[in-house]
Amino acid sequence: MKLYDGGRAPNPRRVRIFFAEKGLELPELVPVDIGRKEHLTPEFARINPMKRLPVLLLDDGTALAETIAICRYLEGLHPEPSLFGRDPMEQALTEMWNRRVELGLFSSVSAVFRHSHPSMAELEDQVPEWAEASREQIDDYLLILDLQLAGNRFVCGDRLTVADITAGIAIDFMKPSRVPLSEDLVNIRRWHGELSARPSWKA
Ligand SMILES: N[C@@H](CCC(=O)N[C@@H](CS)C(=O)NCC(=O)O)C(=O)O
Repeated sequence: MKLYDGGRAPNPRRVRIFFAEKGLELPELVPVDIGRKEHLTPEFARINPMKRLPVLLLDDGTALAETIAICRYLEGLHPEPSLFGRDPMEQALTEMWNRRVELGLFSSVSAVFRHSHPSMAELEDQVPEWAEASREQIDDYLLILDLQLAGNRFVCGDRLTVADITAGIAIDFMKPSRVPLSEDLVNIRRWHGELSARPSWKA
């Protein structure tokens, strides 16, 4: 197994954190430098035609891309500790929150980064108006997350799930995207402080 990795980029980090939370050793890492456009080469496109990272290459040659697909594969192989929920109710709640966060907060922060950060100028046809429209949506998503965390230690209750990894990385990604995190979001700040202190967060 090999993990085609993108360093500090958020999606590769989600997968490395997932490995760590599972207590699994990382497989051989193949560093792919996004800044140097190594993911846009024909060789990499043969592994992932979407030309995105991360990719988990299995020993039989199957290339698994899409962060959540990779995490689900690992969960299937190593069910404990469960990060996708232990029973149908937990699984549904985890899916619900992961999708809410991924389609809402995470994709809005990514859009701000992709469409406004100078480092993305060569990789994206940047539309500044799209960055601004996405920036304006972030506060609403943050309020929903803060409300959920007001009554829960983690996003889906008292256990960490993949939804925490998605949400925590979205919050981390706000910094390079130059989106401030309001001091008023005390529940997000408490939870994010706890996440950042976990050994997995260094991954
Ligand atoms: N939907 C994919 C998104 C993967 C993705 O966008 N990865 C970024 C790094 S975080 C990337 O490869 N960016 C390269 C580019 O934008 O050209 C997933 O969930 O893994």
